Amino acid sequence: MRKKTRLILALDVTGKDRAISISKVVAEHVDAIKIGYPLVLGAGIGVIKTISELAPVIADFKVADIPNTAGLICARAFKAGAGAVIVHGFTGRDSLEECVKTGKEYSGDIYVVTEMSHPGAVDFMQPEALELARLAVESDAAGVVAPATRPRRVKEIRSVVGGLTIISPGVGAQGGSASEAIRAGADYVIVGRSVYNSGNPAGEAEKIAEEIETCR
Ligand code: OMP
Repeated sequence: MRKKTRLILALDVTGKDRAISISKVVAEHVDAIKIGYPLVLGAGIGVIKTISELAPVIADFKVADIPNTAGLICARAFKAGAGAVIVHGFTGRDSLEECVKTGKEYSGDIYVVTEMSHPGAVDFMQPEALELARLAVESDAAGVVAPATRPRRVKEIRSVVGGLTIISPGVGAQGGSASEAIRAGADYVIVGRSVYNSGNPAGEAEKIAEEIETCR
């Protein structure tokens, strides 16, 4: 993934035409576009290839399964044109290692969810987040997902993952701030609704990219 604006668009729209038209105008302001179940279930897996012609695609399938199934899911995502896949770490070392191995076969990256950005993440994920971050390092994942809604936690997760890439959702609609997440140690922020639901997605993305730029 390039590192120019440090902004990743979460493209959680469900229609193919809307997804393409937003991607076309936003692509120059983002380093990647994250596509998950809403769009793939709405538009079909082929949408990954279409969008990947505009920007690198992160397939957010939050893979959480036994090693064989997890590896198969990652392989389908990479074959479809994704450059990276988001997976869960709580399924354990063997499942995560299978995802990373599959990623290497396709020269693709695996990002591991640590503590999620929504309030409910404190129930079960928060107590284990640093262990999940450690597992990501030990399994040779490319990076982790850490919550922009809790910059303090991004900082703590950074202290565990060292040079791994941190991608950080929760900016805008969930209340997090792009600049605070970057200052806390995130490499990239992920923004969805406040960009694609705005009247001017390109302008909104540009504004967030400019905010990130002030952190350099
Ligand atoms: P907005 O809240 O609309 O900006 O979208 C955030 C995006 O990041 C969505 O696609 C979420 O599924 C995703 N996300 C989180 O919001 N929180 C997390 O902890 C992890 C993710 C993710 O893995 O991308």
